Formats: sequence, C-alpha cells, structure tokens
Amino acid sequence: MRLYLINPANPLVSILKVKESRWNRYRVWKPLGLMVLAGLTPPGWEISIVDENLGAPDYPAMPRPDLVGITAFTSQANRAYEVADYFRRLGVPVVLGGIHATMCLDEVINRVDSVVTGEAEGIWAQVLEDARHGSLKRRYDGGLAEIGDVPFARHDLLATGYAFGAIQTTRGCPLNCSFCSVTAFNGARYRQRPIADVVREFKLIREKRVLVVDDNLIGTRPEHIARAKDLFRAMARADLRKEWVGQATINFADDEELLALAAKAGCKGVFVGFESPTPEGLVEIGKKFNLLKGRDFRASVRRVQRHHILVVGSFIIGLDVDEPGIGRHIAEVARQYGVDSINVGFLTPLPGTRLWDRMKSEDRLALNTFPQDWKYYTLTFPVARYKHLSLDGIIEEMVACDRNFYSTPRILRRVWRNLWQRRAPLISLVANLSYAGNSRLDSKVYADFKCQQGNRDW
Ligand code: B12
Ligand code: SF4
Repeated sequence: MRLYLINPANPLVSILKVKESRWNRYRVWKPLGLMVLAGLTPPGWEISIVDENLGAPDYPAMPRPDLVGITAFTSQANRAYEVADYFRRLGVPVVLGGIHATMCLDEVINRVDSVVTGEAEGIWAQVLEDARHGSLKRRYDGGLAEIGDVPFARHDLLATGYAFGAIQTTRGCPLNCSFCSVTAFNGARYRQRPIADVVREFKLIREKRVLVVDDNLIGTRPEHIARAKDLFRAMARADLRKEWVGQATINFADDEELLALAAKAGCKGVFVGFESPTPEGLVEIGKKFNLLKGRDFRASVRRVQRHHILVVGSFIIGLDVDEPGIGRHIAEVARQYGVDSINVGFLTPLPGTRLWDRMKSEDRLALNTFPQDWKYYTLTFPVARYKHLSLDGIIEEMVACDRNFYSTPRILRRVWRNLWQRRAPLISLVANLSYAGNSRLDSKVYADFKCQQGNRDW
C-alpha cells in the first residue's frame, strides 16, 4: 500500500521565496506533523512525504498512491483543496488532518473523503485499517493524545533539503492568549514527553541544527520548570552536540540555573512572544503573564543573552489599542529590550480562537470569502478591520517598523554585538538578513495586495 503525506505550499508565504531571498533557504522548516504521522504508520505502508515548500512536485509523474494524507494550517487550506481535488479525480481517497481540519470541520468535510480532527496518535492506525478495507469513515477524532504515545518522528524521511531538523518535547499551553490557536487545539494542560524518549529521538536527527517546535518549551509552573531542567540535564549528559532554537515565555529569563542548563544542552536561540509594547495591549490579548509585577524586559533579555542565547522578539500590530505610530514604537521598544531580531505580524483572527469569535461577532473580518481568502491568513497581510488603523495605515505601520529595526546600520550593529559577545553570530546574521530581505519583498507584495483588495469594504 502506497501512502503520500503532503504538506501543501502557500505561494504567498514569503519565507518560501528562496529565489528572491536566498537567506530563506535556512528558514524552510520541516513538516513535523507528517513525520510523526509516518512514525505512527505500521509496516506494510510505503510512505513518501511530499513537502511542496521544497518545490512543485510533478504529481502525474509519480506512482499512483492508495491513500493520500494532507496536513494544513489555515493559510494552506486552498492549496490543500487543490491537491485533494487532483487525487480524488484519480479515484484516490484523500484524508485531511491538522489544525485547519479541526477548526473548520464543516468546510473541510465536503472537500475530502475523510477528516481527522485533533491529534492523530490515538486514531491513525484505525484510519489506515479502514482505508485498507475501502471503508473510510467521513470523520475521525483523535482528541488529545496520551503524551507517552507520541512516536518518534520519521527523521529518515525528508533527510535532505533543510537547514534544521525538528522535534517536539511538550504539547499544550495553559495561557490561552486570545489570538493563538494552541490552547484550543492542543489543550490547556501542559503535557511533557518522557525525557528518555526526547533524548533518544534527538539522536535520530541528522541535522546539526534543530528547531524545537514546542509552543512553550519550559511551561509556566514550578513543576514544568523542574522538568525542563531535568530534560536539559539529560540532553547535556547525552552529549548530543546539537544546536537548537525554541519558543518560550519570558519567564525563561527568571532562573539562572535553567538558562545555564539550556545553554549546556545546546540552546542557541529563543523566540519570545512580547506581543505588545503596552500593558493595555497585553491586557487586550489576555497575555497578563507578561505583566507580572516588577518584570523588566530589558534585564530579562540581557540575562538570556549572557548565556550566549539569541532572543527573537515577536510582536503584533493591529490591536484595538494600537494607534498610528505603533510601528516605530514597536521597533524602538524592541531596541530598548535589546533583542537580536524581531518578527512582527498583523493581528489575525484565526478560526477557533477567542479573537476570531470576537471579531466575527463584531463583523470585523474584512477578508471573509472563504475558503479563497484563507491564503491571506499568514499574519503577513491585514485581514480584518482594525480599530484605529485603515488598510493603508496598518501597512504603513508595518513598513515603518521593519525599516526602522532592519536598517542596514542597525543590522550591522546587532551582528557585531553578537560576534563580540559570542552569541550565535551566524544564526543572527541569517535571521536579520532573511527578515530584512522579506520585508523588502513584502513591500512589493503589499502594493499588489492593496490593488487587489483596496476596493473591498474595510
Ligand atoms: C512549527 C510551526 C511552524 C513552522 C512550520 C513547519 C511545518 N511546515 O510544519 C513555521 C515556522 C514555518 C510556521 C509557519 C506558520 N505558522 Co506555525 N506553527 C508551528 C507550531 C509551533 C508547531 C507545529 C508542529 O510542528 N507541531 C507538532 C506536530 C507533531 O503537530 P501537528 O502538526 O499539529 O500534527 C499533529 C496533528 O495536527 C495531526 N495532523 C497534522 N496533520 C495531519 C494530517 C493528517 C492526514 C492526519 C490524519 C493528522 C494530521 O497529527 C499530528 C500528530 O498528532 C504550531 C503550534 C502548534 N502547536 O501546532 C504553529 C501554528 C501551526 N502556526 C500557526 C501559524 C498562524 C503560522 C503562520 C501562518 C504564521 C506564522 N508566521 O507563524 C505560518 C504559515 C506557514 C505556511 N506555510 O502557510 C498557527 C496556525 C493556526 C491555524 N489555524 O492555521 C499555529 C497553531 C500557532 C498559533 N499560534 O496559533 N509554523
Ligand atoms: S501565544 Fe504562546 S503563551 Fe499564548 S497561548 Fe499561544 S503558545 Fe501559549
């Protein structure tokens, strides 16, 4: 039985534009969900993972599969449906799973043969068995997996073409920020994989550099942090010789021992969600965690950096409290914090989030012809009606923010500082050049976007 597992591309996602900005080569990440699905697939199935992000596959030239499984974030849904149509026309059954299928079941169910909602660990074997007998059900629900049942991802598949390997060590997040899908999809209970499994799986990864995809690597409570320390100790003891980057909340900076252990385990960079430069903004999105009394972001960033770990700050433009000038304000605040690079997105109501419910009920989804408009739900396009910012206005804020933070002298200053302080200067250079290149690309993309969308009702 031949199984294709497909990750559809969205041509509007700028980090996939490798030709236009060669630094993006280092930022095409592996579709870990499909590698885990492959790990769950019993022997007897011949598996190919097709990542369209590596280039357009020639499906007609490929052998006919017996089953196709497609994954999709919301921004990939349109292409997922095109691929599904192609294979269904050939009479090949198509199963769609992942976050979009879970959040938009009613839309997805009419476009494929079968939908799997939730995490796949508890249900995939059943789906395959039913497919083998030609008796696929329309819908399966995997719910939340027992964390000890997460298999090793198939790191032997997709072994070339990427700068980074990928692994997951925890699932879920208790913080439930209003714009984020993680709590709705993976649950509020923070689930940690057995440490021995994580260490053994790390050893299967061929790349020297690894992305730890966890949404919140260390968690929020003392017992989470204690487990994170145990994990880092075990990784250091195993002498993995990997360099890795991950995502964490700012409490990562609160514990010197944790930072020292993370660095010893190979941590080279951490992506931190600051989200808004103002307390009002943090209250609006429900990230009160960042507001804990006495928090000094600049000191926190410094503490992380002293362990030779880069800090990438993530921010959002378009909150109800954001007024003209927010773009420059974010760039300035990020400089004051001293972060090594920033990633700024437009506030985007993603289905299944509290933000979606609120904006939809207030009739503020400007791009609302679905499924066609999903391709713009990448966080790199304004898709909603923002309280104090027009369509032109919010784009200008984004451009001003990028120009300010990624001006050539500022990039050079940051990279020089990284070199001087022995803080992953190469990764910093690539991250800065890639972000800067993409913001230049984005300026062109915005011009086209405004031509196409400007006459809609904003
Ligand atoms: C790593 C990651 C990325 C990587 C992507 C790597 C890749 N190609 O997969 C990068 C950095 C490129 C990325 C980009 C984006 N991301 Co992202 N990303 C994540 C993150 C942190 C982890 C995903 C992951 O690997 N999980 C681990 C695997 C094992 O889990 P999984 O993929 O969910 O798969 C399980 C199930 O879903 C299911 N399953 C999945 N696919 C299938 C298919 C079938 C057939 C079946 C049966 C089951 C199944 O089985 C798996 C095992 O249980 C998630 C957060 C999260 N917790 O999901 C956000 C997340 C998926 N990203 C998100 C977003 C918004 C984006 C962007 C649009 C914007 C951005 N700038 O971040 C872009 C879009 C990229 C695009 N191509 O369109 C949102 C998506 C929300 C939504 N409704 O779509 C999430 C949920 C984060 C959030 N804060 O809300 N992302
Ligand atoms: S944004 Fe980060 S902290 Fe907030 S719910 Fe999502 S994963 Fe958790």
